[in-house]
Amino acid sequence: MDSRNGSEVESFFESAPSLKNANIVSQKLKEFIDRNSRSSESGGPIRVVCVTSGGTTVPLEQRCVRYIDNFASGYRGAASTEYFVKAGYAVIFLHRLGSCQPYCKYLLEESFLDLFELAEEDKIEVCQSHGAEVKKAIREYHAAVDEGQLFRLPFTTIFEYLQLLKLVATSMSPLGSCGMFYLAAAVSDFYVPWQSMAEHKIQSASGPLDIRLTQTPKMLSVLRKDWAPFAFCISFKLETDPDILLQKANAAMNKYHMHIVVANLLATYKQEVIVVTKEGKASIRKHGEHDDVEEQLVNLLVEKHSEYLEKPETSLNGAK
Ligand code: 9Z3
Repeated sequence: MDSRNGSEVESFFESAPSLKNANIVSQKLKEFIDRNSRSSESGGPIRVVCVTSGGTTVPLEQRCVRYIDNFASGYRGAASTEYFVKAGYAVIFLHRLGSCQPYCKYLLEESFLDLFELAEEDKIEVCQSHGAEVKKAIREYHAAVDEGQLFRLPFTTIFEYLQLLKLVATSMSPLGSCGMFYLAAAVSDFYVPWQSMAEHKIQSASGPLDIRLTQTPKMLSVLRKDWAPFAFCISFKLETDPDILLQKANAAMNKYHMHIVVANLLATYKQEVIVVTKEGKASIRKHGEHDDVEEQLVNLLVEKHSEYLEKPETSLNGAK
């Protein structure tokens, strides 16, 4: 990490509004991780993945009325969480409040109420057309929660997201190479620092609005080097221009020392992703209308994580 980014990281955390319930979150995270590392002693090695999902907001006022947002729905993170649970991982699902949730992906376009109907004597029944789907989702969701495999942690702003990511990463650090980061959230590249933000609602009477956005410090290198130096790290690269996608993904892999970068284009990200590693690249495509790229993607990443566990590398800060 260069020293300029280092001081920007420090000042980001120093000036960010403090996280609500940080102590409670930290305690619950610790319990989740301890419980899962304890089970690893009795059975096979338990792996823990932090899946980030949805988009961060950039508030324009401290007492926030308006904010900048992005397009991410959280589908990728929610779907991937289901496949990681299926593969035996314990998942910390760090998601945008109100975004798509694991086992409820179909609720993105439908209302929850469309799934049920009132039968005789006011009993609530699942609609025939959705019966199998809803029962499967309820069964799988409860199994994941009962087995202690799913921990959900919501964020809204860029300030909350980065503080929570740091908390999760430092809590996962003792897991060493059994920990994985799957960073699918769309994180704002620019933000308004808290100390230069208007306190109250910006008034329209003040005329056209000029806002200066500061570059968000690059946290990926800090995550790799300091927060969880042995964890297996996968980041995502989103572009709109196909001509620069792979070059940007390679650059991110080298600059931030990611183990894998998943490259995708806004126009096709639901149909295709390209998995970029030091060894080369592999394209993953959706086959039919009813499958998704996440299942193949997660299966491949689980395989890559297994290979990594067999020969974990020396950490970037020199520790073994
Ligand atoms: C992605 O590229 C994700 O695949 C999507 C998923 C955001 C496209 P949805 O939630 O979308 O299923 O609707 N995420 C990473 C985007 C990002 O912010 N990457 C940064 C960058 O490109 C690096 S951390 O610079």
